[in-house]
Amino acid sequence: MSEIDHRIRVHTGDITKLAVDAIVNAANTSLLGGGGVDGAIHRTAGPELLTECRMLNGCKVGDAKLTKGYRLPARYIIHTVGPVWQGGDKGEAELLASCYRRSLEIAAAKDCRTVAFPAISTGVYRYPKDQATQIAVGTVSVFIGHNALPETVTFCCFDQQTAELYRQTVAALAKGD
Ligand code: AR6
Repeated sequence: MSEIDHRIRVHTGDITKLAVDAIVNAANTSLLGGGGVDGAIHRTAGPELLTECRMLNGCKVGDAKLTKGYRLPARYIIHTVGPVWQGGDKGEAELLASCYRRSLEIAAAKDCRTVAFPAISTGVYRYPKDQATQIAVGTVSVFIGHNALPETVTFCCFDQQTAELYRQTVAALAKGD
Protein backbone atom coordinates (compact mmCIF):
# COMPACT_ATOMS: atom_id res chain seq x y z
CA MET A 1 0.00 0.00 0.00
CA SER A 2 1.41 3.42 -0.91
CA GLU A 3 1.88 6.25 1.55
CA ILE A 4 -0.94 8.15 -0.19
CA ASP A 5 -3.45 5.31 0.24
CA HIS A 6 -2.38 4.89 3.80
CA ARG A 7 -2.44 8.49 5.05
CA ILE A 8 -5.22 10.13 3.03
CA ARG A 9 -8.92 9.49 3.71
CA VAL A 10 -12.02 10.71 1.92
CA HIS A 11 -15.13 11.20 4.05
CA THR A 12 -18.62 12.37 3.12
CA GLY A 13 -20.39 14.52 5.72
CA ASP A 14 -20.24 17.52 7.99
CA ILE A 15 -16.73 18.55 9.05
CA THR A 16 -18.00 19.96 12.36
CA LYS A 17 -18.75 16.40 13.50
CA LEU A 18 -15.23 15.05 13.00
CA ALA A 19 -13.22 14.10 16.08
CA VAL A 20 -9.80 14.92 14.68
CA ASP A 21 -6.98 16.99 16.18
CA ALA A 22 -7.69 19.90 13.81
CA ILE A 23 -10.29 20.81 11.26
CA VAL A 24 -9.59 23.43 8.63
CA ASN A 25 -12.05 26.25 8.06
CA ALA A 26 -12.59 27.88 4.64
CA ALA A 27 -12.78 31.40 6.06
CA ASN A 28 -12.53 34.93 4.64
CA THR A 29 -9.86 37.56 5.32
CA SER A 30 -11.81 39.06 8.26
CA LEU A 31 -11.90 35.71 10.11
CA LEU A 32 -15.15 36.93 11.63
CA GLY A 33 -17.42 34.24 10.20
CA GLY A 34 -19.60 33.89 7.13
CA GLY A 35 -21.73 31.30 5.33
CA GLY A 36 -20.95 27.77 4.14
CA VAL A 37 -18.55 25.70 6.17
CA ASP A 38 -17.37 28.83 8.03
CA GLY A 39 -20.90 29.48 9.29
CA ALA A 40 -21.34 25.86 10.34
CA ILE A 41 -18.04 25.88 12.25
CA HIS A 42 -18.85 29.11 14.12
CA ARG A 43 -22.37 27.88 14.96
CA THR A 44 -21.10 24.59 16.33
CA ALA A 45 -17.99 25.91 18.10
CA GLY A 46 -20.00 28.64 19.87
CA PRO A 47 -19.50 32.38 20.47
CA GLU A 48 -16.11 31.98 22.19
CA LEU A 49 -14.66 31.23 18.76
CA LEU A 50 -15.61 34.66 17.44
CA THR A 51 -14.04 36.26 20.52
CA GLU A 52 -10.72 34.53 19.79
CA CYS A 53 -10.98 35.28 16.05
CA ARG A 54 -11.40 39.01 16.78
CA MET A 55 -7.92 39.02 18.32
CA LEU A 56 -6.22 37.55 15.24
CA ASN A 57 -6.31 40.66 13.03
CA GLY A 58 -7.62 38.79 10.01
CA CYS A 59 -5.72 36.53 7.65
CA LYS A 60 -4.26 36.94 4.16
CA VAL A 61 -5.42 34.89 1.20
CA GLY A 62 -3.26 31.74 1.08
CA ASP A 63 -2.31 31.96 4.76
CA ALA A 64 -3.79 30.27 7.86
CA LYS A 65 -4.26 30.93 11.58
CA LEU A 66 -5.05 28.65 14.51
CA THR A 67 -7.71 28.83 17.22
CA LYS A 68 -9.06 26.42 19.77
CA GLY A 69 -11.99 24.20 18.77
CA TYR A 70 -14.27 25.16 21.69
CA ARG A 71 -17.51 23.07 21.46
CA LEU A 72 -16.34 21.11 18.41
CA PRO A 73 -15.05 17.59 18.82
CA ALA A 74 -11.85 18.82 17.13
CA ARG A 75 -9.19 20.28 19.45
CA TYR A 76 -8.14 23.04 17.04
CA ILE A 77 -9.51 24.98 14.09
CA ILE A 78 -7.08 26.13 11.42
CA HIS A 79 -8.68 29.04 9.57
CA THR A 80 -7.41 29.51 6.05
CA VAL A 81 -8.52 31.90 3.31
CA GLY A 82 -8.85 30.50 -0.16
CA PRO A 83 -8.73 32.59 -3.33
CA VAL A 84 -11.89 33.78 -5.07
CA TRP A 85 -11.93 32.21 -8.56
CA GLN A 86 -11.35 34.97 -11.10
CA GLY A 87 -10.73 32.87 -14.22
CA GLY A 88 -7.45 31.23 -13.20
CA ASP A 89 -4.88 33.82 -14.24
CA LYS A 90 -4.74 35.74 -10.97
CA GLY A 91 -2.50 33.29 -9.11
CA GLU A 92 -5.45 31.28 -7.80
CA ALA A 93 -3.72 27.87 -8.08
CA GLU A 94 -0.65 28.94 -6.10
CA LEU A 95 -2.81 30.65 -3.46
CA LEU A 96 -5.01 27.57 -3.06
CA ALA A 97 -1.95 25.30 -2.76
CA SER A 98 -0.57 27.70 -0.15
CA CYS A 99 -3.78 27.31 1.93
CA TYR A 100 -3.22 23.55 2.15
CA ARG A 101 0.53 23.90 2.80
CA ARG A 102 0.23 26.58 5.51
CA SER A 103 -2.59 24.67 7.24
CA LEU A 104 -0.49 21.51 7.32
CA GLU A 105 2.57 23.40 8.60
CA ILE A 106 0.52 24.84 11.46
CA ALA A 107 -1.02 21.44 12.22
CA ALA A 108 2.40 19.76 12.31
CA ALA A 109 3.80 22.52 14.55
CA LYS A 110 0.95 21.80 17.00
CA ASP A 111 1.68 18.05 16.88
CA CYS A 112 -1.64 17.25 15.21
CA ARG A 113 -1.81 13.63 14.10
CA THR A 114 -5.18 13.92 12.37
CA VAL A 115 -6.42 16.84 10.26
CA ALA A 116 -9.55 17.28 8.12
CA PHE A 117 -9.99 19.70 5.23
CA PRO A 118 -13.16 20.89 3.48
CA ALA A 119 -13.00 21.60 -0.26
CA ILE A 120 -11.55 25.12 0.17
CA SER A 121 -12.77 27.81 -2.29
CA THR A 122 -15.18 25.48 -4.12
CA GLY A 123 -18.38 26.99 -2.69
CA VAL A 124 -19.01 30.73 -2.50
CA TYR A 125 -15.53 31.37 -3.98
CA ARG A 126 -16.44 29.34 -7.14
CA TYR A 127 -13.11 27.55 -7.73
CA PRO A 128 -13.76 24.78 -10.31
CA LYS A 129 -14.04 21.53 -8.35
CA ASP A 130 -11.86 19.34 -10.57
CA GLN A 131 -8.95 21.80 -10.53
CA ALA A 132 -9.34 22.49 -6.80
CA THR A 133 -9.32 18.75 -6.05
CA GLN A 134 -6.10 18.21 -8.02
CA ILE A 135 -4.44 20.99 -6.03
CA ALA A 136 -5.80 19.74 -2.68
CA VAL A 137 -4.71 16.13 -3.17
CA GLY A 138 -1.43 17.03 -4.90
CA THR A 139 -0.34 19.53 -2.25
CA VAL A 140 -1.31 17.29 0.68
CA SER A 141 0.46 14.26 -0.76
CA VAL A 142 3.69 16.20 -1.34
CA PHE A 143 3.55 17.55 2.23
CA ILE A 144 2.95 14.19 3.90
CA GLY A 145 5.69 12.69 1.73
CA HIS A 146 8.14 15.05 3.46
CA ASN A 147 6.65 15.18 6.96
CA ALA A 148 5.71 12.64 9.62
CA LEU A 149 2.85 14.84 10.88
CA PRO A 150 -0.02 14.94 10.33
CA GLU A 151 -0.21 11.16 10.14
CA THR A 152 -3.64 11.17 8.53
CA VAL A 153 -5.38 13.80 6.41
CA THR A 154 -9.11 13.51 5.79
CA PHE A 155 -10.79 15.29 2.90
CA CYS A 156 -14.27 15.96 4.24
CA CYS A 157 -16.70 16.35 1.33
CA PHE A 158 -20.20 17.64 1.81
CA ASP A 159 -21.71 15.51 -0.96
CA GLN A 160 -21.11 12.11 -2.59
CA GLN A 161 -20.22 13.59 -5.97
CA THR A 162 -17.34 15.60 -4.51
CA ALA A 163 -16.19 12.60 -2.49
CA GLU A 164 -16.12 10.48 -5.66
CA LEU A 165 -13.98 13.12 -7.40
CA TYR A 166 -11.55 13.07 -4.47
CA ARG A 167 -11.44 9.26 -4.43
CA GLN A 168 -10.61 9.15 -8.14
CA THR A 169 -7.95 11.83 -7.75
CA VAL A 170 -6.32 10.05 -4.79
CA ALA A 171 -6.41 6.70 -6.64
CA ALA A 172 -4.84 8.20 -9.76
CA LEU A 173 -2.06 9.79 -7.75
CA ALA A 174 -1.41 6.63 -5.72
CA LYS A 175 -1.12 4.59 -8.95
CA GLY A 176 1.45 7.04 -10.27
CA ASP A 177 3.62 6.61 -7.16
N1 AR6 B 1 -18.77 20.35 6.18
C1 AR6 B 1 -17.99 20.09 5.12
N2 AR6 B 1 -18.03 20.79 3.98
C2 AR6 B 1 -18.93 21.80 3.91
C3 AR6 B 1 -19.79 22.14 4.96
C4 AR6 B 1 -19.68 21.37 6.15
N3 AR6 B 1 -20.44 21.61 7.22
N4 AR6 B 1 -20.57 23.20 4.57
C5 AR6 B 1 -20.21 23.50 3.31
N5 AR6 B 1 -19.23 22.65 2.89
P1 AR6 B 1 -17.69 27.45 1.21
P2 AR6 B 1 -15.39 28.91 0.06
C6 AR6 B 1 -18.52 22.61 1.60
O1 AR6 B 1 -18.64 28.30 0.44
O2 AR6 B 1 -15.80 28.59 -1.32
C7 AR6 B 1 -17.89 31.75 3.64
O3 AR6 B 1 -18.94 32.68 3.70
C8 AR6 B 1 -19.19 23.21 0.40
O4 AR6 B 1 -20.07 22.28 -0.19
O5 AR6 B 1 -18.01 27.16 2.63
O6 AR6 B 1 -13.93 28.76 0.44
C9 AR6 B 1 -16.58 32.32 4.17
O7 AR6 B 1 -16.79 33.19 5.24
C10 AR6 B 1 -17.97 23.51 -0.49
O8 AR6 B 1 -17.63 22.35 -1.25
O9 AR6 B 1 -16.17 28.11 1.21
C11 AR6 B 1 -16.01 33.01 2.97
O10 AR6 B 1 -16.54 34.30 2.82
C12 AR6 B 1 -16.86 23.79 0.49
O11 AR6 B 1 -17.34 23.39 1.78
C13 AR6 B 1 -16.46 32.14 1.82
O12 AR6 B 1 -17.64 31.47 2.25
C14 AR6 B 1 -16.41 25.23 0.56
O13 AR6 B 1 -17.52 26.10 0.39
C15 AR6 B 1 -15.42 31.08 1.48
O14 AR6 B 1 -15.84 30.41 0.33
